[in-house]
Amino acid sequence: MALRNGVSFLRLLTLRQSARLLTTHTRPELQNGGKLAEFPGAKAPYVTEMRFLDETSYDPIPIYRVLDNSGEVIDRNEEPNIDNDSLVNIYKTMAQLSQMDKILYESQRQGRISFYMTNYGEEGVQVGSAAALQPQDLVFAQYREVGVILYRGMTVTELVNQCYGNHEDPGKGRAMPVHYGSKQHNIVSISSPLATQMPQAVGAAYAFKRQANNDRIVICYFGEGAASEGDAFAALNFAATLDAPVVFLCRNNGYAISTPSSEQYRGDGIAARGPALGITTLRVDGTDTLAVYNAVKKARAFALENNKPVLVEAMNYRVGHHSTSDDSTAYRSVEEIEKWTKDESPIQKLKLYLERKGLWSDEEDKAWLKESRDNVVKTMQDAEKKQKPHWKEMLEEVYHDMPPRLQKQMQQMEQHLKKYKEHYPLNQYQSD
Ligand SMILES: Cc1ncc(C[n+]2csc(CCOP(=O)(O)OP(=O)(O)O)c2C)c(N)n1
Ligand SMILES: [Mg+2]
Repeated sequence: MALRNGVSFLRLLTLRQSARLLTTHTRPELQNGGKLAEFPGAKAPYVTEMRFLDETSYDPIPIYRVLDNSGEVIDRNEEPNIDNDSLVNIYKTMAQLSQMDKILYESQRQGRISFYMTNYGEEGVQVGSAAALQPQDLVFAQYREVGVILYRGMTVTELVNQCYGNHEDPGKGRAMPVHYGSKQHNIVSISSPLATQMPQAVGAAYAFKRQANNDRIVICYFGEGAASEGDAFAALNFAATLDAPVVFLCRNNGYAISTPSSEQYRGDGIAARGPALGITTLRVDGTDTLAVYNAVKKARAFALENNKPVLVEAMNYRVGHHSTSDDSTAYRSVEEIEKWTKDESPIQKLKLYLERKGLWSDEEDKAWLKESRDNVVKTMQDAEKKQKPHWKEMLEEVYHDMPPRLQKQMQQMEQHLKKYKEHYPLNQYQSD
């Protein structure tokens, strides 16, 4: 199976490497009688040849995949056992996400919302991984994981309400667009500072482990750029040493705003950090939804059974601009973007797979795209008409007990609004 293959391959690599080191450079039987040194910090053989290691000392970590670019399963043994309704649901969620992205991106361009981030090219990582989870699992996302959120049951209406910050936004307009969260669906609210979710995810997983009959894991999504934060290292190391049942899912999409991964790190990506820290690791083709599904399903089972973390690095490409504040043609070529849009689209690959199985057709596709588009447009028009939250929400529910200084500001604001109400669009806000 996916993970076992990945893991055993890594073990194989390590063994082969040490064999290469030992056979070509040393004679271990002459060293210490062949026994490993017993330092508290390392159990390893002694050698007499000084040899520094670098990334070329190891083969690149391979990328697990199930589908080829024409949507054909490469090895029948790896085809996941997903029922037809779920397969179609996975595809429909991916296509719906892409429609939602188009319309909300445009709505920011028209000045109707303040900010937006698209998920183009990463729909497969998001929805494929979400389909492999259980509803009780806890999700810590970065911000480009809306497919996970949709698949877990948050509706387009709820997401659009958040982007518009109206009174039906559970966050009451306090956060920027795309900072979703849902207690009901076990999705921790997204926060902008990169990698802060990672140590929090490990803490949550550790808490789950301590509960009797635990049946939950934590999944923690992060980008390859966020992986450069100190918090990322702390999280990985804590997860390894505390044996926390957390699946780290790195979306390596090649860019962190304008910084390409070639400038972000040296070495073999993010996956190489897993074995270095003692974390079971797999690298997967993120444009292949079925491969991501297999990887996360196996990773989840492994984390839960063994109370250990797993790192999955999903390789893909950020097709859209970083956000509405970015123009990516300033730092990458249109040809590069086109290559990934044409041959490596996760939506297209899964569509071809479904068509081969007789589960989907061009007509159904057209109808679904239109239905999803119409739904977002209608939801957006409704969201715009809804009142904004009461201005007091700005200060409420931030602290369990409102501190005196905030109480004072609230009273001052109340008096101010009484006196100068004609200067404020108060009819757009909910009132007492
Ligand atoms: C601590 C911190 N530093 C910088 C930023 C600004 N910032 C927001 S997103 C981003 C890029 C992150 O890239 P990556 O983790 O690869 O995710 P991607 O956008 O590619 O999905 C940066 C630098 C931030 N939000 N937080
Ligand atoms: Mg990135």
